[in-house]
Amino acid sequence: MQMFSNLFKRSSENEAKEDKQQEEQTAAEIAEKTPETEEQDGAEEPEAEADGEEAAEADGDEEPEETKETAKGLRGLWEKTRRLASTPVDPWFSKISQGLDKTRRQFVGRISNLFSTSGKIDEEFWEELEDILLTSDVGLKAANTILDELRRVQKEKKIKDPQELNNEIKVIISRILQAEAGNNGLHPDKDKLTVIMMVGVNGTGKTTTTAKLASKFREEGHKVLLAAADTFRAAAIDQLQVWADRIKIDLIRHQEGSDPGAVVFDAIEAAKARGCSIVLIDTAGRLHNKNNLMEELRKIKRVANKACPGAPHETLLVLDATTGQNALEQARVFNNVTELTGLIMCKLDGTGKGGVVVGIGQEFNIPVRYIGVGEAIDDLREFNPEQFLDALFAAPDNYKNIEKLEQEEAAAEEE
Ligand SMILES: Nc1nc2c(ncn2[C@@H]2O[C@H](COP(=O)(O)OP(=O)(O)OP(=O)(O)O)[C@@H](O)[C@H]2O)c(=O)[nH]1
Ligand SMILES: [Mg+2]
Repeated sequence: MQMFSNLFKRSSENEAKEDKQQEEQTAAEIAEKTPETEEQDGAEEPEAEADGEEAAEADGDEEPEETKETAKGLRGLWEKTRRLASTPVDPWFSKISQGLDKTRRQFVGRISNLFSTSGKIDEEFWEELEDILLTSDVGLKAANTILDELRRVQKEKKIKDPQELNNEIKVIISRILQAEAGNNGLHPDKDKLTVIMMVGVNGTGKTTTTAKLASKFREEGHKVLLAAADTFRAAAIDQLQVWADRIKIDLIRHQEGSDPGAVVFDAIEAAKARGCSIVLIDTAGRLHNKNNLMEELRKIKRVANKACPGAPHETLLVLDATTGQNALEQARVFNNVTELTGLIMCKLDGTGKGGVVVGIGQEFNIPVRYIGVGEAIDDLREFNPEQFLDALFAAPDNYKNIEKLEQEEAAAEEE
């Protein structure tokens, strides 16, 4: 029972934290919609009082106390809203934190739950932790590193209470993420041309991410040109054209079925002529086990290099986080063919498999550059290991389904 009440305490603490986060986010939205907050404050506040007076009159003073309460309540709500509206929030953090919700439950939440419900650290405890790590997409290598390190720290610090391991495991995962050389977004030189090629298997988010990146670089002051090198199907070219029109960035395109190398060559030549600093190449989705398609990538690279020595300067593999461990295999094969310079993990929102970000860092020495947390143009974020980890551990859902636990406890008591 003690264990269970602890669990409850922790759950309400977390709920309070989550509520606070939600409130802060609402506040930010309100602040955005009401730029002249101060002026509106003045205009709205008496109105709330007037509402209360009007209501009192209409009711013919029958329920003055209740009406007074309503007016007080309204004023209280307004004051709270005004206070929250002036609270600065970090939109990066709240978006990532929301996006990682499922991963938090399935990865960090299960770990925290184990730590808070295990009375002692024994072999059974370690086995259960191993099980959680292996089933949350961090991969075998990362799982082993985490386990070995945690056992070492536990011994060294003579830790007896499993709950004390919560912070230790966070430090270990942080170290794994930090170890990835150069983890974070790209900041190319504006004075010279940088050619960036996007690669990946079908449907991972290449075209969307190409547009998101183009928009981001333009905001940073670059002159950007897009190259529609997915000539495999007409819809792909049109899809990028729609984005190009929306974000008002020029696109170089050829006919459906034409040589993607020729598109890249033309795009680079055009970029040089127009004084662009970035060319972003969207390529066709290719299954990593289809040799001819992978060979085509090599050809595109050769053509790019001919048009601009050193190009492509960046080859970014776009991965779909919902594929979990499969992303690791894709990274392995693409890296053999094209020497990847960075990874972009898309669709982290709405998946419980975000642990794959930790695994991929451990497996390859390729930095994670960006993460995708939604379909909108600004839903691409620079990957920052520290902030990512903070978001992951932000409000650990360290309690399982309470009802299920209650049932389990009741069943155990009956036995
Ligand atoms: N939720 C979510 N959806 C995303 C994200 N990135 C891309 N998508 C969606 O994933 C789908 C596929 O995206 P595309 O950009 O067309 O993927 P692609 O890799 O170009 O696909 P192919 O060209 O067919 O290989 C689209 O519906 C996108 O809106 C993300 O970070 N989060
Ligand atoms: Mg595409």
